[in-house]
Order: sequence, then structure tokens, then C-alpha cells
Amino acid sequence: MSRLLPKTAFALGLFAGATLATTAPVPPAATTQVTAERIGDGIAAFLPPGVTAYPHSLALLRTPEAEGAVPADWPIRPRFDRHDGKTRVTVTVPQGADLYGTGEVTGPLRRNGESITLWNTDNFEYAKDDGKRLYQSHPWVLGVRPDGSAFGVLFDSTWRATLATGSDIVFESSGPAMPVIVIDRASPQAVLKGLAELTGTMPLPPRWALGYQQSRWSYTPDTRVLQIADEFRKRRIPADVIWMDIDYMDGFRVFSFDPKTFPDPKRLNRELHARGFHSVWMIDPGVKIDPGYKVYDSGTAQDVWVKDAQDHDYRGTVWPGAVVFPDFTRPQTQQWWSDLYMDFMAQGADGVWNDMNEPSVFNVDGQTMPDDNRHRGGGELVPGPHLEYHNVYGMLMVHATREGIQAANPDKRPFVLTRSNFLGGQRYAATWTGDNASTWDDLKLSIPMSINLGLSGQPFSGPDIGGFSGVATPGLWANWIAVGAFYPFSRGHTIKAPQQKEPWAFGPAVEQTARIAIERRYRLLPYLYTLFRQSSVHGVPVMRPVFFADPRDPQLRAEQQAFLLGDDLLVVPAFAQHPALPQGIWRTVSLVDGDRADPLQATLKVRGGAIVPLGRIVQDSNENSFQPLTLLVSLDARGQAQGTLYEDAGDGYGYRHGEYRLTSYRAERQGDTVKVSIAGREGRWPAAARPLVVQLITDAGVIAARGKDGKVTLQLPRAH
Ligand code: NBV
Repeated sequence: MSRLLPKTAFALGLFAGATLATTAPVPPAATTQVTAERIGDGIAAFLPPGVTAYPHSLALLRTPEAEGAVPADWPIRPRFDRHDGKTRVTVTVPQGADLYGTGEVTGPLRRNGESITLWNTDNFEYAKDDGKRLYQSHPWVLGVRPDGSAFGVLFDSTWRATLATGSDIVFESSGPAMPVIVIDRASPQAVLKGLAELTGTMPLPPRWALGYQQSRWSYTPDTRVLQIADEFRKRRIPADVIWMDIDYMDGFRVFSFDPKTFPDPKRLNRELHARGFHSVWMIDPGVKIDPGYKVYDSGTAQDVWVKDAQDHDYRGTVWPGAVVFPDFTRPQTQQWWSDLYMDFMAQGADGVWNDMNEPSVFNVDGQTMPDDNRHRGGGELVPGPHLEYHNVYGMLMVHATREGIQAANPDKRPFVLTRSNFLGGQRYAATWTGDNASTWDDLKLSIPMSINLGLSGQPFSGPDIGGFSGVATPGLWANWIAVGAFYPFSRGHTIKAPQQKEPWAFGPAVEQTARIAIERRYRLLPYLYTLFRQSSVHGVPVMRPVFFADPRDPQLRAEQQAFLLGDDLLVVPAFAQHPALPQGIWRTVSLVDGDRADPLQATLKVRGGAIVPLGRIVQDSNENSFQPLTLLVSLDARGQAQGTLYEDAGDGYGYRHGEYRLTSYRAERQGDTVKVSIAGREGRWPAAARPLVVQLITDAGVIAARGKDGKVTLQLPRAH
């Protein structure tokens, strides 16, 4: 039976593990006061000396509950001390362990020997601090031992910190000593499930958010937006979403529309919907100081702004000029901010894009507000300086945004994209990796970056495809879209000048590469949506490192060019040099006419033993892609394969009441035939009566057969 961590027990150090046997020298006084408690299956919480109860946590879903003693042989135990005026936690890295995670980071996938600052920063072109502090903070390290067993360390603090992942993991914080949670389980996948038990999962997004998305700073005026939409349809390049960057606003006032360029946003949204597009609109946190402007007036009336050290409204400069910033630590501010979305969403917007929420402030040292600005808190949150709340400013903002758009459209699944976020922030928003540049380096590092975000709890991410700043050569852009079609979040975006970066902007050859790449994504939508569903339930990433295929294979641990989508599909970029690929059967597949002949397309391989569900090529995700459903079958050495397909309405919450269909398929070779049948079904949706195409991928080519869903038998040629 679980119970709340009893304060007194912590204070007295009564729990097993309070007297810690650690491998490294620790001052005995400090050691004896650490309190440890098992809080889940393979999960232990450690409270530093002097902390008597688990404090409210913004990263965690809920305050941990004690479940018993930490086993005496528990292998990973943090040590707490002070160093250079900072709170320090040290964790000895087990021999030979490879480290991952640490959130949104530049540099290699494998994090051994790295050091980053956790201080959310508007980092244009990742240039500040050599890219060692970015827009988000994830005080979390995943470790994988040589035997494939794994551990994770969560430093539960929001304060500014540094995280070094050398022979020790060292977390140094400007704040008070914090609880540390350690997960120790049989595999990295199991550790990530543990992280999801602690910090929650990404809620299932609407299906349209998995489509290709087109953005620019900015498509303006509204007629230009429609031109872009029409261009996609005319050229038959599938796409689902067009994005509205800041120029739609009236003088950069958030929640307003420029009367000249966007006079009728409702009509624009209607027109986009009529073309099968969804729309996402940007909202920044800075509110223009402008008496008479209703957002400023209502916020001032409710006293929602962040205060400076003298208790005046803090003023900064951002796009609109002088602005004030909502203090999202206050429940009143959260409510006020959420309410602003009521009218906004009534214009027919489908999603919201929160940018600049580190928060970014122009023309000041550090490009953010002063450390000693005051956040007043309320509810569970204590008042505190900006130094404490900076790293969660974006997360608190997108929490309120999500609530607001959910309240405005209760029957729809919210879609929020954020630039800034914190560990656990996958509960509120998807993310993109900020202002990258059109360079080969940024293309290459985008892969480990999104993988490590996934290994830190955030499965829904991707970079600006093609690069935000600078000039993309046709070759770079083509290579980028060829891989970018497989990021969990797949969106092309760019800065204002000097270049257009739509799929057709680089000439017909690049356009054709883009069309094929995006068509491949659309064929994969049934598989991708199934992966998103899985991730929303278990927290396992959508985009996975190759070493997930075999966490015991040392060769795979640093592979950061190729990656996995789910367990069954391997993506090898055309530019990958000597990628380390998993052992076993992996069969190359074609999804779209011409994909294997185009040298820029990524090679796609299906695992032996897997069945991958595919749709047909559609121009947007509203179209029914299941006529027919295709099952790609790649048998294992025993002549068997399995796969699953998740289907629901694609939006709304019917799925929470059983309105879905989760079908498991099984393929089995029996003599000269391969039978493909339904092995199990879950959900209230009845079995689908639809045509089914089975494509058996063999080393000699593809053998296809048609039939009804769940009932197809393939006849193999004699040689098999
Ligand atoms: O709103 C303009 C841009 C946006 O396009 C970009 O994606 C964000 O990362 N925004 C930053 C502000 C200005 C950047 C120079």
C-alpha cells in the first residue's frame, strides 16, 4: 500500500537507505542525513540533508508516494554537498555506461564528457555559449550499461544549473538542495517508461498534427497564406498545416489581428479548412504596454505581471516595443491567460504556437529578465525569484495555453507548439528546436537532438526543416526534407530573408525529392499514429536511437545518423557515412514510386518479424487513407511477423471511451503460403470491412496479395 511520504519519517531518517553505502567518499555527516525511499517499481527518491518532505514539483505529475525501503544493493546513490556557493549533487557513472538525454542539446547523441547549462535561452543559430544552453531544460540523464540494463537520474530542481556528464554526473544548482530520483531497470525502454510514470506522457495529438506542415516568418497578407495552400494542392505535395507567424498581429499585440493584412481571420481559417488545411497561430508572452488595448488593460486590472525587485511591473522590450510579462506562477494569471484563448480560438484557429517564452527580452544582458525579478506564486507554488522560475516560464505558459484552447474547444485535442519548455513539458506542448541555420552541421545535429529530446520524455519534436536562418542550397534543402519527413514533428520554416524555402522554391528536381519524401510520410501515417498512441500511453519515444534495437550491442551506442521510428522501421539518411546498423534481418522497402531511384531519399528498412501498416498517398490527413490498408510484412527467421495498428476518429476524446480499434496482425509462413490474420483486437470500433493489400518483403523482391482485412493468404513461389 502506498502512502504519502511522511514528513517525520524523512526528518528522522527512518527509512532504509537513510544510511547510505556509497562507493565514493562522502562526508559522514551529510551521508547519514540523506533519506531514501522506494517510490515505484525500480524507482527510488533521495532527499538531501535537511529536506524533510518531498517539495511540490513542477516536473512530476504528482508528489511521490513512499512504497517501502530502497533495496540495500541499490546501485546508484546521489551524494549531496555544496561547492563554490552552489548546491552540488554527484552521481558516479557505472563502469562503461553510455549517457543520453539531458534534453535539447547540440553535439553528439552520446553525452559522456559533455557539459551544459540549464538556463532556457533564446539562442539564435545556437551560437551563444557554443550551443551549450538552449531553449529548454531537462535535468535528466539516461544511462545504459554494457549489459543493456539502464538507469535514469532526475534532479528535481527548476533553478539555474549546470549538468556535467563525465566520469561522474555532476549537477550544480544556484538553488537549494533538491530531491533526486533514480530509476534503475532492465532496459533503456523500461527506464523511459519509468520517467513517464513520474513526469507523464504526451497527450495523444490530433492526427492532423502528424502531417507535413509549412511555415514562414511570415506568410502575409492572408491572400498569400491561401496561395501557399493552393500551391501545395496544385503541385500535389501532401500537407496538413499552414502556420501564421507574428506578422498577422496588429503591431505585434498578442491576441489581435492586423486590420489591413488579416482583416477576417475567421474567413481565412474557413478557407484553409475548405482546402483541407489546419492553421496554427503564434502567440508570444510579452504584452504591449498600451492603455486601451484590452489584453494589457485586463492584465493590469488583474495585476498579472511579473514584478521587478522593487515590486513594480517589470518592463522589457520585445517585438511590440515596451512590454510586460504575465507571471504564470500565479493561478489568477493562468486563468486570465487561458480565458484569452476563448475569442481567439473562436476565429477558427486549430493550434497555437508559443514563441519567445524563455522568456526572451531584447537589449538586456543575458537576453532575459533579471534574476531577482519576483514571481508571486500561489496555489502549490511558493513566491520566488526569476532565478527559480525562469526555466519553467515557458512550461507554465504552455500549460495555461493548453487549458485555454481546451476550454475553448472542449471536444477537440489541443495542439500547442512551444520553443521553451522543461522536463515534463510534454504534457502540454510539442516542440521545435528553435533558430537553427541552413547548414549541414545543423541538419546532422538535428537527429541526435530530437532523439535526446525523446530520451528526455518529449517525443513530439523536430527542427525547422531546411534551417531557419541563412541560405539553403538546393542540395542541403533536398537532403533535409528527405530525412525531415521522418521527424515526429515535420515542419518547414524559415526566417524572413533572403529566401523562400517551400518545397518548390529550389526547382523541379528538389520539388520531386520533397514530394516523394512527404508522400512516404503520408503512407506511413497509420504506423506513425500507432506510435504516437503508444507513446501517449507508455512514454516511449516515437523517434528512437538505433541502439534500442539491441541495447547490448556496443557498436550501436553512438549511432546518430540513422534512427528508428518505433521498433520496426529504420531510417538511414542518404548522407549517412558508415552508419552502425543493428544485426538481424532488416529489409529495405519502397513506399512510393521512384523512392529507391532517388539518391537523396533515406533508405527505409523494416525489421524481420515486423508488420508495418501503411495507408495510401493522400494530400492531407482528412482523406481516408485506408482504402486500401497495406500491411508490409517482413518475416523473421522462423517465418513469422507481428504488428499493430491503432485507429480512432483522429480528433476528440471518443477514444477515451473505447471508440477506437487496436488491431494486432500476425503473419505466419506455412509451407508455400503466408497467412496474414488478425491476432487480437481491442476497442469498441467493429472490425473494418475494407480491402487489404499485403506486401511480403523478401530478399528476392516483394510478393503482393489482395483480400479482406485480416484474411489474406499469399502464395509463395516455389523457391521459398
Ligand atoms: O516570430 C519570429 C521568429 C520565429 O519565426 C522563429 O521560429 C522563432 O524561433 N521568432 C523566433 C522571433 C525572432 C527570431 C529572430
